[in-house]
Amino acid sequence: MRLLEIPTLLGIWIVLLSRAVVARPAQRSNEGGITMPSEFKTLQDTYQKNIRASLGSNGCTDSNISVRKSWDETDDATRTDYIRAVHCLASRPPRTNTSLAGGIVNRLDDFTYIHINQTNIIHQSGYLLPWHRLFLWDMENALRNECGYKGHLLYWDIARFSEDQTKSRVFDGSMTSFGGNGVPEPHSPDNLTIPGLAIKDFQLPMPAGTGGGCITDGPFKNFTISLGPVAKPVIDYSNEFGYEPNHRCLSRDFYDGTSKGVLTWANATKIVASDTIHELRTNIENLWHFNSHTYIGREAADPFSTPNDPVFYLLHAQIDRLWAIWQGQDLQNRTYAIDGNRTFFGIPLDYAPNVPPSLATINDTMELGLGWRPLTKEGMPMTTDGRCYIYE
Ligand SMILES: [Cu+2]
Repeated sequence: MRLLEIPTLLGIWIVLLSRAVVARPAQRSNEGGITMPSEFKTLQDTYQKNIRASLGSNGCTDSNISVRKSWDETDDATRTDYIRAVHCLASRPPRTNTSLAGGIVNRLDDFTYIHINQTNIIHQSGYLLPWHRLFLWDMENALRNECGYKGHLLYWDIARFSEDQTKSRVFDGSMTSFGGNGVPEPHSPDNLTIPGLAIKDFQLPMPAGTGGGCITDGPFKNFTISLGPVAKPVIDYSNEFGYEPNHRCLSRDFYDGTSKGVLTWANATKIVASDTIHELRTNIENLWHFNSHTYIGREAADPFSTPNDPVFYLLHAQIDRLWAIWQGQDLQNRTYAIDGNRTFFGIPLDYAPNVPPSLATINDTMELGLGWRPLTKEGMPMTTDGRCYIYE
């Protein structure tokens, strides 16, 4: 398999399969989950202090800054309002020209479409962090401005529940959660093939979890999605990027092997304590990003159409938070730090050979959809260029 010829990819699987990094012993909190260790808290405190100290000169102030909290730490009214606003976007017409993809049926699909379209450029590349920061900000604005959501984006506090994610209010199955696992359907581990790369048989391993079918509880039980899937065992060239309508339920396949002993406070701390941007990005990709998608499985684990699962935005808010804490240790030197290629692992794209798989720069243009083409550096600060938020 060609996969093994790319040594950088092996890191993901070394961690995944061997569970090489073991969580340090930590206390249980009264609220459930594992208490944040002091090392992580110290780094988070420094980030918050430095961000707040930097405010005031560009309209983002200590009094108007948005606070993004953990889904588990907000109140039921906010959770209910967030879920209502997601359903509201799902009931609104799309803005994307549907001749680009017939499967685009609602406003949420505008987001899923551009994510599919950009997948081979914005993952395992220099754009991962700034692209998703702007993507999340765009969604937060859509929820607030188009559907009247009063709160701010929330994050999935993954490390706190690494031993059992179903203990989190994100996945507890209640009507103020995103629902739980998919209905059990016996299945085997598989490989997913990535279309669009010059390497035709590039695959990612996909473990088999304990679900596999439609989710059966929570407010997205009867949710219908349309775009995707894209990454499948074999590329379907008649619908290579999943742009055709494919109405189906939301399915999940929880797999503890990529959470227990992997999405831990120890690894979260290792990420935010990284010394360089190269180390940070590599740690996020190898220890966290792929594993958090793979934990949820099915729709959320398709690297292209993953925003079909509404919990995607909370998963990526956690990644954005880890980057924010790292940047916040030294805002002057770290805000605009970039590392990585212009394509997925630097592999040339078969459909856009003019995208050079060389190193990304902060002056490169990114494609966020609906005509929004910001420079990469616009997606890096948290309190300028229209952004104004802090993670709690
Ligand atoms: Cu993504």
